[in-house]
Amino acid sequence: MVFSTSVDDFRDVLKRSENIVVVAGAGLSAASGLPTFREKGGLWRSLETSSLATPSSFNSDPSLVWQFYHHRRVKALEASPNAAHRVLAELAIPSFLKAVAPAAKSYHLITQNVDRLSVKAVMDLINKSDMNRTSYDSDDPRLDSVIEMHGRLFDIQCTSCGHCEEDLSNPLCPALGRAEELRDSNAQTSKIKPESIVVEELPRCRQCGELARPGVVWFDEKPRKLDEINNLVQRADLCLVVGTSSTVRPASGYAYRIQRHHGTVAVFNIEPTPGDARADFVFKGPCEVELPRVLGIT
Ligand code: BJW
Ligand code: ZN
Repeated sequence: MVFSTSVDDFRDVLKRSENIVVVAGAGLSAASGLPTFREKGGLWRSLETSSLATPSSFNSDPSLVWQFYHHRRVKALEASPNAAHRVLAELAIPSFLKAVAPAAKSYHLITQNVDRLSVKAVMDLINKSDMNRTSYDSDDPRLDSVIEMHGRLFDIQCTSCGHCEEDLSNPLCPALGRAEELRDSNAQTSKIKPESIVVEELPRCRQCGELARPGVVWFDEKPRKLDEINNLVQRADLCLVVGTSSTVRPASGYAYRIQRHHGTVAVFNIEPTPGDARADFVFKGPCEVELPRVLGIT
């Protein structure tokens, strides 16, 4: 199949679409300064980042994996949503959605990202549109439109009792802060494995005191909210695939499934992806530029 790059044709489809899903990956947050997984530079201290995202890495070296996630948490705390996050957040607000997709009954962003920037973008918009508001209500249904299928960097999950809670503090424990200072003061040795922190000094569960882990989904673990996602994919008639290499299951299969029941697929990526050959539309370029241009939202 030959894909289209026509903005007018895409907008015609958007106007008719009833159930819209976005499947997003690390490229969505690239313009916020967060590195992707599989591009050059997707390394942390000369280690492949995806090799650290496994239960076996954590079991064999929890200190190394915690230092990696501590670094990721610091970067994500410093980052702000970019133009692509903001455009996708606008679609979560019913009045904005109706303006570009008048037939829309539902809109959801299924993100593989763990950085919380998509939720932050919706929260920023809610606070902006609701004058005098500086906080947000975590039960606001507009936040439900963001589904973080690979968990969250800021969730801390017990390895023993399963207790899980959000913790935005930095550092999470003194040892992680000290390890980072040591690394910063000795930048020349940045390729050397970091100092090992004894397990007792790593983050612990607030309920039972056992070792805690980052609340993210590693390889071979079950992604979050699969039942809800499967229902959305089942009924979607438009899928935007944004900033993902589409190499990791199950997210890599959603666009195909939507196409199999006659939905339309539009890919937004700076590089060719395995899904391009079957996509209906491909908008090649940075999503922070292409999403506002193609959706006509600035
Ligand atoms: C831009 C841009 C810009 C850059 N604008 N674009 C053998 C064969 C097939 C499958 C398997 C297999 N063995 C095991 C599996 C399954 C496995 C899998 O898929 N593995 C493959 C790698 C082979 N999947 C799993 O294990 C999943 N679980 C599962 O399947 O469970 C089944 C189950 C069901 C029911 C019960 C029990 C079990 C879990 C997958 C978990 C993935 N975890 C990670 C880490 C999360 C935590 C963390 O962040 O540290 O998730 S790995 C990593 O990859 C991360 C990402 O979310 C994920 C996807 O990567 P993503 O987002 O696509 O990033 P990149 O870097 O690959 O791509 C970035 C893209 O952006 C590029 O295309 C750029 O061009 C583009 N870009 N700038 C637009 N400005
Ligand atoms: Zn516990």
